Amino acid sequence: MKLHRAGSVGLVVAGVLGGAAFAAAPAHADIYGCSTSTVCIYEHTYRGGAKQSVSGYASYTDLNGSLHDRASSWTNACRSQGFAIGEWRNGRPYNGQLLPAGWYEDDLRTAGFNDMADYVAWA
Ligand SMILES: [Ca+2]
Repeated sequence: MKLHRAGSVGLVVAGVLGGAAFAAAPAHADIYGCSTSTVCIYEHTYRGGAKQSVSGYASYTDLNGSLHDRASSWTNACRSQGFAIGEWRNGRPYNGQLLPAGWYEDDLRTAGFNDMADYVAWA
């Protein structure tokens, strides 16, 4: 698994851990075109192809037809909410990868979860 942490959001986390006011966080914390407080799922590696943006305030979201079983990279641009990307196996949710807030995955093949995802959900 090869996860990446966006620098600007790292500052947010450091501020929280240091006890600093959350207002010290940068006002603009988008990650590679994924808006703050959303999760973005992409058809291809490195944010290529079709894109689906999901609200970070939704606890569970099914991927749409363009991304279902096709997701190859994704970004969690939320400030504090961790997310899982997963699929339904025999009627049960299986989380293929977890992304802490402010992290992104360039290539889901490294997690053994390429072109498999059905949903993203809080984790
Ligand atoms: Ca794909």
